[in-house]
Amino acid sequence: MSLLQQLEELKAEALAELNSIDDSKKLESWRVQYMGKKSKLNEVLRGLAGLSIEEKKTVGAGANSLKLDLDVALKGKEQVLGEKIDQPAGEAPLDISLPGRTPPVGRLHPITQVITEMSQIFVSMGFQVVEGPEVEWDYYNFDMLNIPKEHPARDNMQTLWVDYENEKGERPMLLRTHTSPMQIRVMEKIKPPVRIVVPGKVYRYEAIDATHIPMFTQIEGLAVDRGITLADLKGTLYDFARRYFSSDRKARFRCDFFPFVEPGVEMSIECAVCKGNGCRLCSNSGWIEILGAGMVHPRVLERVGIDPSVYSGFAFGMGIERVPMLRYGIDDIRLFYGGDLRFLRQF
Ligand code: FA5
Repeated sequence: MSLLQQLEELKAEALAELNSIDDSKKLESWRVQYMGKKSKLNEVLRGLAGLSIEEKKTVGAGANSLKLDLDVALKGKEQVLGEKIDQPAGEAPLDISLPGRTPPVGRLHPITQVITEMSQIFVSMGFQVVEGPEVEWDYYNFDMLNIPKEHPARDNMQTLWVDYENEKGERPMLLRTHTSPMQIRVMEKIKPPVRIVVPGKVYRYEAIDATHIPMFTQIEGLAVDRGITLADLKGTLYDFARRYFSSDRKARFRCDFFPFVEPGVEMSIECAVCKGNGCRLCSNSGWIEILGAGMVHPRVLERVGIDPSVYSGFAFGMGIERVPMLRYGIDDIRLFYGGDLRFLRQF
């Protein structure tokens, strides 16, 4: 029998035997028998010495391809048996049939979720969502909103100023204290009808307590058109409250003062923790203020080139964190930013 024929037979025999193997011990002895130093394959190769150069080439190539075939078949069998022969001693065998480890999946921060939900409610009423800069000019944050330099209303919004000086030696840049500057930026660009909401972060240098933090989120609303009245403002905000909280939740309007609206109001929602009876969170009043609002001041409209004898508008600025606090009965605003996953994972 020629050496090539011997290789063919060896291959058939090795593969048939491999087929019937069902454990790793047998597989190892199969490897030693057919692929080890004293294997049958090496025995055949020893016969190469007596051959001509031409024969050596063909038989050598056949032997190499047989080696390769046996190696591939061995690897396949290892996988089927679910364990590797060359696994380091002492390690548990790899069981490829076990389910994989689930990678931890992140989620949106509760405030981001609330912004999305609120925006959807206002979009369904015809408002567009826009965003604006958190680093703002004094001009937009105060001056254009009827709050000139010495106005006491500036004291209510303890301001974080940016360390930047212009050529006149002024420091006119700040971290916006509310989202209201976006009223001006929008009305400078878009003429009525205007209906926008602006969610975003705002900053105040304030003492921290259960309902106050120095970086919080607001959503501004602005509607300007012919014939807009305070009734439209109340209708919009009551509808929002009904849809976000439910219709049995009490909401209250009271007069308030903001230099950029006339008249000005504030809206409060019945405290969720004490159900209106009074507690630490609501300072025993039974109510938590969620927003300031009012009819856009005629002087503000004039400054952006909108004729107040033709157009009128309403605006509101709602503190976003306080809204989910009132829905879920969360008794401390700091929980949103404490990074405690036991709290955050509930949303
Ligand atoms: C304003 O910021 C006005 N720009 C609102 C406004 C807009 C009035 C348009 C008229 C027309 P105020 O400072 O009251 O108003 O803040 C609005 C809301 O932000 C508050 O009702 C409250 O819900 C929330 N808020 C205020 N300060 C904080 C704070 N430190 N931490 C958390 N929420 C706050």
